[in-house]
Amino acid sequence: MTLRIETRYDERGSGDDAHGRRKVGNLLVGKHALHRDEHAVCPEMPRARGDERREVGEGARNHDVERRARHIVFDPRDDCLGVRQGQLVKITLTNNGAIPHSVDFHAARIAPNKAFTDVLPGKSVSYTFRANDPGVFMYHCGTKPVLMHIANGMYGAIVVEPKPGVLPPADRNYVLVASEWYLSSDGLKAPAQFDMAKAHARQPDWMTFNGYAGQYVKHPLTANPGDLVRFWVVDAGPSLDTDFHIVGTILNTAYPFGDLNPADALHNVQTVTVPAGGGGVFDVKIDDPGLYPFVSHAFAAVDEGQVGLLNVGNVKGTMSH
Ligand SMILES: [Cu+2]
Repeated sequence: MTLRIETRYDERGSGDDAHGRRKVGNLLVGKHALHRDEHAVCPEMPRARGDERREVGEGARNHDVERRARHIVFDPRDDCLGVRQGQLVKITLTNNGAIPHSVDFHAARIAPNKAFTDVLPGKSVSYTFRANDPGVFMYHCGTKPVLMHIANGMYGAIVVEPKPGVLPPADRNYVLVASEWYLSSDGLKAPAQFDMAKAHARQPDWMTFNGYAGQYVKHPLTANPGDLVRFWVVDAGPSLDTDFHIVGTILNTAYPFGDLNPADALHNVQTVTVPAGGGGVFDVKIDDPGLYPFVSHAFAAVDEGQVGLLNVGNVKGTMSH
């Protein structure tokens, strides 16, 4: 797989989108992107193949470039990748921004001083790694101050599917990237900027799954009763952990820290921490139709937007969590 990443660092905005979802962060994305509700589903994961070519369709200032299915951008709302264990992954980062950037893949075992090196504006870096370790991994810009680059949304998740037969097949796979946002204003009248003082104090304005506060409350994820639903969760931070919990049920199987060795799994646990910069995989089977909130049970995170709903059985109604 060849993955080309371009930075779009220079644009910032926050506010409410057409669906009333709170959007935050550094990126003013086109309306077409805001209307996509399937961001939590890693679209490539079930179809990862060895020869796919992925390219990035958006330049640093272009809102209107078509997004094609396999394009990715350095954007927390869009950057879910899937490969198979053992697959060769070639990364090319092209910096279309105004300051240096880089890309650190946690799924790689590679000398970071070579691979994750700063790329000056207008330049590129390429490296290759073999995704030998299954799990769900963060990737992010690792240029100083890393706190600022991550807090501006320069991160994503890559699922490395284990070899067939290691995990029971899931009926639904959802990828959630948790993160928090530290902003200089509400962004409603003018684009918000990153606020370093808030970031150092770890006092976010918003906490999100996949870049929008509460988006899956308005647009719940779905499952049928009895489905095996697998959540692949990365916490991009930059600084706060996510205490993953699903209200109204118990996690049937948890793979803490994304260790997919079944011998290491936990069973029938209520809440599992996903550390900043880490991952976790959680299987749940829910028989009773209803609306099941998934949250970070560090509840300030819920008030700040890190909450969604799993609608089991296509039931009607809303949920106040
Ligand atoms: Cu950066």
